[in-house]
Amino acid sequence: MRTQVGIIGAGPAGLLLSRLLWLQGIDSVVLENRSRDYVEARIRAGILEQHTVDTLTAAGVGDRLRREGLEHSGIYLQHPGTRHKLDFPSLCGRSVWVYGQTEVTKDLIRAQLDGGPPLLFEVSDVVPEDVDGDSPRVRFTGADGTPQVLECEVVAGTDGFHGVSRPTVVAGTDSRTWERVYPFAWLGILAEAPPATDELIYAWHPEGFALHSMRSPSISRLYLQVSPDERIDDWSDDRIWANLATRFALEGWSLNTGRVIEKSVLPMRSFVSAPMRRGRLFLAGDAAHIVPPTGAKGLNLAVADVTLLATALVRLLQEKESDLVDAYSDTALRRVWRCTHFSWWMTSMLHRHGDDFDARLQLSQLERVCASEPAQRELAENYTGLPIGS
Ligand code: RFL
Ligand code: PHB
Repeated sequence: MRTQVGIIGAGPAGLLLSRLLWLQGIDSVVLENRSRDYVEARIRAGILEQHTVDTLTAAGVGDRLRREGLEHSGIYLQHPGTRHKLDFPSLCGRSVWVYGQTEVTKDLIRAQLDGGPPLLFEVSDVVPEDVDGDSPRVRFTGADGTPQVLECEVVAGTDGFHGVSRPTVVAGTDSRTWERVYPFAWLGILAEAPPATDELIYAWHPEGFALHSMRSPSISRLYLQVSPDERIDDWSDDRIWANLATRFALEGWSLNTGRVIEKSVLPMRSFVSAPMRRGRLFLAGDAAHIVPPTGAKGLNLAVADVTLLATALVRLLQEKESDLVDAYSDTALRRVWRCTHFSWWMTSMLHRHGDDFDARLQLSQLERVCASEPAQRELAENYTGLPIGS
């Protein structure tokens, strides 16, 4: 088998990269080790920045997003007794969209299988080889058990945090990693309950952070800060609803409850690996970096990476110029570190940890953000997404 770009991993990063390249006349093959059903059902991100929406629309996969996605003009920041709205359009001229990552993935898979480049599910033993030369290849075992070789000009490692691509980059470069594992986790639920709020609520509370998000006018997505070793079986639905009601409590407001469709505990970490390239192997998305979900940045960062990478690969493969691929890692990492800082800052401000001194500092910071327009603008610009390349 031969193609121009071998893409490992069919998450949002790999699928969108394949689509952007195809629109520019560049062939690719996407290799995914899970099944289509599994990939489409993985519940994750929910907030899309303006540039992500624009990129998906320009790539021809924005129709359902424009129809079913919910445009949001801000967020609420809450601490006991106060719920303050940050109005993004008036602060920075941009907004965000609520549209589940599951839906983005379904739209990209449908477009790919409808006349797009090959997308192979349930492959195994995926290994990128000879990435230091001009003719790398990817070895893998097909879904039918047959060993295969994919000869390529470039390999894209979009296989997430636990994939095989980053270890290959780390093994062959002067690579460095940075990591922060947070001393808390999120317990997330999806519930058949109409959201009791027009905008997302990020709530600081002495018992821990809580987030009220949503997926549609009838489905809420809610999160509670819990300990990282918390067992999901210890959290009955009643216990979850009671904790949510306490942490979001505000006079004159009440939470809508309903059947819990899904619940899980998610660990939180920041992680960056540099460089994002070894020879002809390029990393993008969670394969190179992880942010805690508080800033809603992970999926958007993956989209920003592949937007840059697609442009750089078109220049390399069509114009035989290597300037943009040579700049790719440094350019991408500038945005990665900005988002890493923003996600760490939101996480640190909102999650209960440390002693009462830390709590007073967090409340002082929250009050400052709620009172100061420049402080709100700084949050709004980062949350809605800085321009690509900045
Ligand atoms: P993915 O989605 O992990 O996809 C990687 C794909 O590679 C496959 N794979 C392999 N395939 C072949 N061979 C191998 N050896 C392979 N190893 C792995 C995997 O099966 C998978 O299909 O990475 P990608 O594409 O870089 O996308 C990144 C995003 O998924 C991630 O950053 C976001 O979900 C993070 N995130 C959020 N991001 C946002 O922008 N806004 C949000 O509101 C937001 N909320 C969240 C989040 C992540 C969360 N969790 C679960 C950590 C909320 C949560 C709770
Ligand atoms: C979500 O809806 O899943 C979501 C929203 C905002 C975040 C994280 C997750 O910061």
